[in-house]
Amino acid sequence: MRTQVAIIGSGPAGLLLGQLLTKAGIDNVILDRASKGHILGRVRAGVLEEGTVRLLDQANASGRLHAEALPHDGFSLAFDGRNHRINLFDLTGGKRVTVYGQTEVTRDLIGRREDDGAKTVYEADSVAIHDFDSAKPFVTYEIGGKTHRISCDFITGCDGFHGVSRRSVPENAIHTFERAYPFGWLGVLAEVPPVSHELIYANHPRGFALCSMRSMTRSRYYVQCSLDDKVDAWSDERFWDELRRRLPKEDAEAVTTGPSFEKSIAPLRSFVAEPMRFGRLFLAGDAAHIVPPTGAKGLNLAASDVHYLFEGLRDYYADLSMAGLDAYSQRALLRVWKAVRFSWSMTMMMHRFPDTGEFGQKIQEAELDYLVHSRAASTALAENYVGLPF
Ligand code: FAS
Ligand code: PHB
Repeated sequence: MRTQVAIIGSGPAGLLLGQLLTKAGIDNVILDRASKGHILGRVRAGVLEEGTVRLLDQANASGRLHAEALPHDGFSLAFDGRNHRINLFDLTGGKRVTVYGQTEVTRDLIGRREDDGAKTVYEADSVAIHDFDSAKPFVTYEIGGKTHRISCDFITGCDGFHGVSRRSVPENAIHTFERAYPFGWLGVLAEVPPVSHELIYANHPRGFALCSMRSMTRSRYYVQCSLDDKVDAWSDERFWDELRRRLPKEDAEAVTTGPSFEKSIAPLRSFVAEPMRFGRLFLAGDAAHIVPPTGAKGLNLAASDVHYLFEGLRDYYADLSMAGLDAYSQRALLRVWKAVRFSWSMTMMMHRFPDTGEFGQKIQEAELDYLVHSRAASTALAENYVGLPF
């Protein structure tokens, strides 16, 4: 098989890139080791920046989003028993975020790709990248024990943190930066109305909590938990009780509880690999960087990487210019590091660390109290949260 761009990974990065390329008439094939059902069963991000929505518009995959998503003009920071609203729309001169689950984004992109007849190979085993430093790279994979080969012009590694792409690069050619956090997030999905019409990020001496949603009838909640915690140790009753203990009284009393239908623990880390380009192999999304979900940046960074990478590929196929592709890594990393910093700062401000103690708790509350009462500080938070420009 031959294609122009081989894409490894059918998550948001790979699917969005694939859709933009297909619409531009650039042939591409997506390979994923998972089944379509497994991919559609993943529960991940929930908040989209305006730039991400614009890319989904450009990909002609935003019809359901505009019909069902929830525009949010603000969110609340809860600490010391009270809620404080951050008015994103006012502070950023009219910008907002959109609440729409990554699962739905993935479903819409897969559906559009199928409508356009573009090729995806699911359950592709042993995907391997070859000769990415040459002008004739290729990818191999196995289906049912039979090896297949895809010759291409470029390979894009959109295969997430645990993918094969970054691991295919010689160690001396890549520099990684990492910070692992000493806690995780226990998340649940429940078919109950959210406690508020906007998100609530709560700092509490018992630990962080987040009240989010997927619709006005489906809630997504998180509590900070130990890395040693096991999902089985958290009954629904224990989860609801812990969540309510970390929220201001009026919110705790307003929480509608109910049976969870998804419950999982995700570890938190900050990670960046530099550069993001190796010859004709380009990394995008979680394959190149990971952020703690506190700033709602993971999925949105994948989108901005795809924006830069698509522009470079489009220009190459238009007039064989390599300029956009040569600039990709530096251009993407400038935005990546700003989002990594923001996500780190939100995580440091909102979570209980082993050494936080009483003094550290008072410092976090003082930082939050300054932030919510300073227009300058709130503006800085708001413009990072809605997403810095591409
Ligand atoms: P993805 O990981 O989504 O997709 C990679 C794809 O590559 C997968 O389909 C995988 O099957 C495939 N793949 C992997 N290895 C392969 C191989 N060897 N061969 C072929 N295919 C391979 N972000 C937020 O903003 N908010 C959140 O609340 C949030 N929660 C998260 C919870 C979890 C458990 C995780 C892991 C991430 C979370 N994220 C969150 C971040 C997440 O949304 C990512 O940023 C987003 O999925 C990035 O998309 P991709 O880069 O496409 O990577
Ligand atoms: C979510 O709804 O899953 C979500 C929202 C905001 C975040 C993280 C996760 O910062």
